[in-house]
Order: sequence, then structure tokens, then C-alpha cells
Amino acid sequence: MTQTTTLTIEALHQRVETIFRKSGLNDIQAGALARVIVAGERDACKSHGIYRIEGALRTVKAGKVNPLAEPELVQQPASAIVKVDAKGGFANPAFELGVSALAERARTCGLAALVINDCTHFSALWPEVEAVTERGLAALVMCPSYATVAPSGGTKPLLGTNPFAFGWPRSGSSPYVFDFATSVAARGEIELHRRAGKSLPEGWAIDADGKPTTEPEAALAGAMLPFGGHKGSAISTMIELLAGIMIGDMTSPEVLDYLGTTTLAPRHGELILAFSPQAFAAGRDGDPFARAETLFEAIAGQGARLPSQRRYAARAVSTDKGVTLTADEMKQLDRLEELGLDAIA
Ligand code: NDP
Ligand code: PYC
Repeated sequence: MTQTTTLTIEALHQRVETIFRKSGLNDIQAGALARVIVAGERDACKSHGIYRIEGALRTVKAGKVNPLAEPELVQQPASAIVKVDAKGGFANPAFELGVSALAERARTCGLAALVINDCTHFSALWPEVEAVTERGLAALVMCPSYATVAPSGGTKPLLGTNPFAFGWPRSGSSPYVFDFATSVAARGEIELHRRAGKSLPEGWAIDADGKPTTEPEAALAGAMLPFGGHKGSAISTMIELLAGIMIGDMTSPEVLDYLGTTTLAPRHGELILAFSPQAFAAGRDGDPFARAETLFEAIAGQGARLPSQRRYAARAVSTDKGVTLTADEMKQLDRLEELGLDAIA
């Protein structure tokens, strides 16, 4: 039987934060990174859990992210656009700095945007979506990545895996949240398949010659495919436009040029939109939150599950029983804690 270790969420957080501090990150960066990575592990989102620590540290060691960055809020009075300059650090502390101002602006204006510039981003988007829905607002979050996905009908990497997430607040239950890569799967999934020696499902990727492949190595050397053919390709392009070009930050091909590799975490910008459902529905019949519940009940009533239900179920188990890690994962945490950046090849 495989040996496992179960840690409380708090104990895992302490370990991950210690690794980042030991690797030279300041308190702001280390704390925010530990929070998002442990949330991923807690919610059984392995592709963005502790497996990401090494990539973040590799990016620090390569000098492509500033481990001492102190993000700065750049707010213009009365504007619905709140900006945070991440100062070359990770996106997560920049988001934590800007989210309250975003919520305040959205409540006042009905709709507001948080623009994060010059950040390194490797995480899932749902923690950010949940931080907005916790404030009673709906959220739409997106960012580019680096060129690893061929546009529909194309054969070479150009678009990123460009994640796209949405959330709607619900009183008395967890929010409605979806969060997905606009590629068939997150690139982290390809890497996890490679490490496990497993083939990929058909339709995920093409090799360097543009031919369909189920081999993770060939997929990493070739290109991933957008979800839903031309539809996913168009949504991914929209993300390049809105969360890259429109906010004056890098697009996925520019990120790849800048980094020269996909082994480091990508540096670009991020766009977070917050909406006040009350403000939008004002003057119209019906309470938007009650009407949303009717819709969710109708979906569940057909036997369909709402997105994030798997995650919330995993979170309930982790909160109750702790987070279970394999012997290899524990060994990796020990190694990173002992050696810090020296553990990174
Ligand atoms: P998945 O395909 O695993 O899940 C996508 C969403 O669909 C989730 O909200 C999931 O909820 C929901 N879902 C899955 N199955 C069902 C179902 N049968 N019925 C209803 N809802 C369902 O996500 P991806 O692999 O595409 O992405 C994983 C993560 O990778 C995301 O968090 C994303 O933000 C992150 N990512 C980050 C990038 C970055 O650059 N920072 C780039 C690309 C991806 P549930 O979780 O409950 O299953
Ligand atoms: O899983 O596709 C991914 C990814 C890219 C950058 C961060 N996550």
C-alpha cells in the first residue's frame, strides 16, 4: 500500500510558507503564494497545488520574478478601473492588495475592473473569484499565459492556455464558480500525465508536426488544442485582447519570447471584473439572487452538477480530516524546506 501523510490545512500552509521564505521571498509574496497553493491542494486541484512550488521557485532562481516585490495600488479617484502594479512579483499578493478597492468601486459604480500589471501568474483563478463573490459581487477573471496552444485550424503554439473564470454569490451556500483553461486541459495536467507515465486522452494535443498525439512528451514539444474548437479558440483570443493588449501587458506569444521557455511561470497581466447584481437589476422585477437560485435548482433538478461542487466536497473533507500527501510529495516538501533555491536544478 502507498504510504501517505495527512496534514492539517494550517500545518501545510506553514510548511509551504516556510519554503518560500527560506527561498528568499518576502512576507507579502510568501504568504500569498502559500495561501493559493494550499487552497489548490485543499480543494483537490492537483494541477495548481503543491506541485507548483517548484515552478515558482525555478522562476525566482532564473531571476524572472522579483521575490521582494511590494505591489502598489494605483487608484484614480472616481474611476471604475483600479490598477495594481505587481512590480515584477507574483500576481497573488497584487490581487490581495487590490480586491477591497475593486469591491468598493463595483458597489459604487455597479461595475469595476481590477487590472494587475507586471505580474508572474501560475495559479488557479477560482481563489480570486471566491474573494470577489465573498463580497457579494459577481466576478469574471481572465489572463493570458504563454504560447502553448494552436488556434483552431492552426498547427503551431500561439495562444496560451488562458484561464477564464466566473463566480456568482449565493447566500447560505458556496458561490457558483467555474474556472477552466481555454485549452482542452490545463498544461499542468499534461505535465502530471507525463510524470505518471500515462497517455493523454485523444483530442488534447498535436505533436511538433501538427499531427494528433496522446504522448505527453510529444504534446509538450508540439501544441495543445483549444477546447470546443473554433469557439474556445475565439474566447482564448478575446483573453489575449482584453487581458493582454487592452491592459498594456504581454500576450502569450510575447511572454514566450520574453521567457524563452515554458519551464518558468509566465509573466503578464490579469483582468478581474466585478459586477453588482443589485445595481444591474435595479428598477426591474425580481431579486437577481432569488432568480439565480431558481436557475441553479433547475440545473441540479435535472441531475446535472454545478461546477465547483467537486471542489467544495474536497474542501469539506480536507477541512475535517486534513490534506493527504503521498510519500513522494512529503519528500519533496522536506527537500525544498531544507535546501530552498538550492533544491532547484
Ligand atoms: P477542469 O476541466 O478540471 O474544470 C473546469 C471547471 O468545470 C471547474 O470549475 C469544474 O468544477 C467544472 N466541472 C468539471 N466537470 C464538471 C461537470 N461534470 N459538471 C459541471 N462542472 C464541471 O479545469 P481545467 O483543467 O481546464 O483548469 C484547471 C485549473 O487550471 C483552473 O483552476 C485554471 O484557472 C487553472 N489554469 C491556470 C492557468 C494560468 O495561467 N494561471 C492556465 C490554465 C489553467 P470542479 O472543480 O468542481 O470539478
Ligand atoms: O496549467 O496551463 C496551465 C498553466 C499555465 C500557467 C499556469 N498554469
